[in-house]
Amino acid sequence: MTAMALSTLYLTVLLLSLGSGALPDVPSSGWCSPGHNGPPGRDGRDGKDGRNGDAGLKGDRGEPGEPVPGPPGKVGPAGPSGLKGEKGEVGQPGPVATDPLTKSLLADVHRITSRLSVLEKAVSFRVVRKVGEKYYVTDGFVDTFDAGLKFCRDAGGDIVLPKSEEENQAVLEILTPRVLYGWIRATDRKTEGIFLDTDDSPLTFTKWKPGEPNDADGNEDCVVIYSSHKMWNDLGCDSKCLVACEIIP
Ligand SMILES: [Ca+2]
Ligand SMILES: [Ca+2]
Repeated sequence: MTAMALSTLYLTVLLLSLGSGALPDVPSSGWCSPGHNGPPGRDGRDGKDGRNGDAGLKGDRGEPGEPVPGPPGKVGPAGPSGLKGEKGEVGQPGPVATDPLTKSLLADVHRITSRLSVLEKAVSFRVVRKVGEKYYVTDGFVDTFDAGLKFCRDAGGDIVLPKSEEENQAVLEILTPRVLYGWIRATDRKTEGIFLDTDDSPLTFTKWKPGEPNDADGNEDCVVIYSSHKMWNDLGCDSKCLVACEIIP
């Protein structure tokens, strides 16, 4: 059979097959067959960020907080002074010092305090003359001898009793020109004719006017100094004469 005859035969068979609705089986060789599935592909890129969401709803009102005290404020200005309190009672005496140095210091303090107190009294008089360690003072007080003694002792001193010419002159300086007489601390009331200091000690200096003491009328037992002739005389103790005191700190 020729090639032409074979082709014609094949076409005829094919047409017959088509007419019967069946295709001839395709030979397995010489045609494509289905492949196996490949490995999964790589992950893709991340997508773009989405837009911001809408604002949420307003929250509920919170509970009130716990009270916390703040820091203290500045100190205010001082108030007005209060009324003066009453004077307190005198305290009990302190313990007695035992060591020698303390005792010595306390004695010095006591001595200085006493001296200062006496000096304060001396300079409180209107007229003051200092002679050596003595202060001759007067306020112009005029009275009897005994009143003069009390006055001067209350002031921490005694009636003047000059024991030298210098002291006699100082007494005259506070006497003149105030009064004619000034009391001198000497009497013979214990023994007539014997003039002594008021502590009964003998006089170590006198300045009698000639003819004195004369105990005139038997009643002159106290001594005065005359401002006019600067000498002494005995006179009645109840006479009124200037009282000048001597104060020795
Ligand atoms: Ca006399
Ligand atoms: Ca006389």
